[in-house]
Amino acid sequence: NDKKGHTMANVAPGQEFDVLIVGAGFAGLYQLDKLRKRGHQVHVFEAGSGLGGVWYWNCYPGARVDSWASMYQFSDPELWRDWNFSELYPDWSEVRDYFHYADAKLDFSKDISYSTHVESARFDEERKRWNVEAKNLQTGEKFSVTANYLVVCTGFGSAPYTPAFPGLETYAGEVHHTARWPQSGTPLEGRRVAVIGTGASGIQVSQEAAKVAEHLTIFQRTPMLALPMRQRRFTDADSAEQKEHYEEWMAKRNTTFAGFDFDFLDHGTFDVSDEERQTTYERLWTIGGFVPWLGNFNDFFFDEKANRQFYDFWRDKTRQRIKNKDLWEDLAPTEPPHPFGVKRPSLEQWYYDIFDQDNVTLVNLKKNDIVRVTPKGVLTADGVEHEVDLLVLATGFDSVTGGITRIDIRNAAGESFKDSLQGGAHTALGAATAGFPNMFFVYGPQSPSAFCNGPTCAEAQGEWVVDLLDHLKANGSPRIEARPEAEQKWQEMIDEVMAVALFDRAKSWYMGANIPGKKVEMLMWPGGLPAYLGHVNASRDAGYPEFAIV
Ligand code: N01
Repeated sequence: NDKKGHTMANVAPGQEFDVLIVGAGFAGLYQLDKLRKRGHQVHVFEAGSGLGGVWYWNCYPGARVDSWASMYQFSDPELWRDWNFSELYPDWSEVRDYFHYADAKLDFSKDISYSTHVESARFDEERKRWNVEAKNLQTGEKFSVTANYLVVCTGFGSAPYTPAFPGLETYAGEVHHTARWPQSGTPLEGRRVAVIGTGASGIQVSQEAAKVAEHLTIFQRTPMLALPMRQRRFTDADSAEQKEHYEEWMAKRNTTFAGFDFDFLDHGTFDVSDEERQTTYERLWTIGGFVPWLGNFNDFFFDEKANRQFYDFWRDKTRQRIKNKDLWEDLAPTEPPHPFGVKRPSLEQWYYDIFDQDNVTLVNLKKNDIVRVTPKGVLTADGVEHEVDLLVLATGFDSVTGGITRIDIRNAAGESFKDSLQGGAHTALGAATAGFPNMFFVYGPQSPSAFCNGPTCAEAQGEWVVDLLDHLKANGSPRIEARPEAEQKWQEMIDEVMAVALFDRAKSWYMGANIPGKKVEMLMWPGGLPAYLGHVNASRDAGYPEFAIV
């Protein structure tokens, strides 16, 4: 539960702001803190009844961070100095505690309306302001405010996706999407549990369910190529020692591809002997976490043969964990389902061990698909009705754009932002879309977002947006709009990377390919954080030529 129990909107209807922020995760809170300190009238609307963004919603058993704790926090020394995470990969409740701690220090909440869902935003060309209509989710009451600028910080995973399984509405048991888990929890103990989906959420919830459920049935479509987490608890001495490195680690974040304190190796897979390659893989494997992925040889995402070398290493390592050889082909197939890491790998702790338990069944949907959901459970093509008490939909998100398109955003001509994405996302510098003035995204489409450690990019891109808003304020500029030619140039740069990368070789949420009807395209800036910062900072230094400012 949200310990502070914030609920009510604390704004007056019709109130006018300089900047309205949507979302109180890392990105929104960073905007709030910095803009407030620089004298902007700023407010946040947050649909959850507490802060933390995804960490408010994702409270399913086992939900935990896949980034190192040291990397997964704000860089402000005021905050890290007095905060110690208890584990290398903290769980959701500890991350929530962290947000409450940060709130106590910086008092974000005085400028946040919780339980407040932004329903629509309409640009008023005459006043150069957004009219924003929101709904208080506690009372159902709707109210409007206006803001000169709108900063959308809805993250990449705020719109849960539930596939249209036939019969789902007839299911009589308990059913939850992982990202809408009841805030008060629900027991797994002694129940028959089904988990559909084996992404990061499915893996994590399955590990917990396997411990206590009477039976756990995991429905897998694509095998997850999970990496060893190597969780460990921190002693007080560990935490004290770490503090000596924080400044250096935080500074390093912006210099690496994915915003961590480690990076790809400076050479390719075949630049070394077979023996050295194996030694390197073993070393990365021992460190675990994302290091075997984002700290691999530098041709990992570009050279299929190089990528395959690591896949084979992963497969052989993983098979050693699975005693029942009949499951090898399902869980760690001979041929890769897709190049390694072009779908987001999960970190696992004991995932591969649970398949040795009598209370765990794996259903490979590629061989035996779901026919429909019945009142009692899930019917598969082999005619078996898997009866369950709790159905867990770990089926992911309408990622990156879904959180934005859920809001009915319209420009002065009445054109909707959602419609404008039909041909694909289009932005200048991953920050704003032509035709929709005075609106910015942080951690959104065509920015490094999901290819970057969340807190790092919330700050790195966030700082640039704050500087830009400051620039507009200093110049008394009431209006800014991305130029279509800048969008085109940005798209060309994304396409250049995609032409040589392996990302389009998987049906992933990175590419929007998990949502029926959604345009399949790279939703992120795939060129890494340093290159991204190079582009946006050059824009700032040149007076923001990608934008028409009046
Ligand atoms: O969602 P996903 P997620 N029938 O989209 C399956 C972050 N995250 O919530 O792969 C059957 O990855 C789908 O199958 P397939 C993290 O960045 C982070 O797990 O499309 N199955 C897949 O197995 C992550 O990547 C953390 O074939 C269907 C699963 O559902 C992102 O959020 C924790 C189906 C969806 O996996 C999303 O992760 C949790 C269907 N019709 C999340 N439709 C941490 O860092 C979909 N699936 C801790």
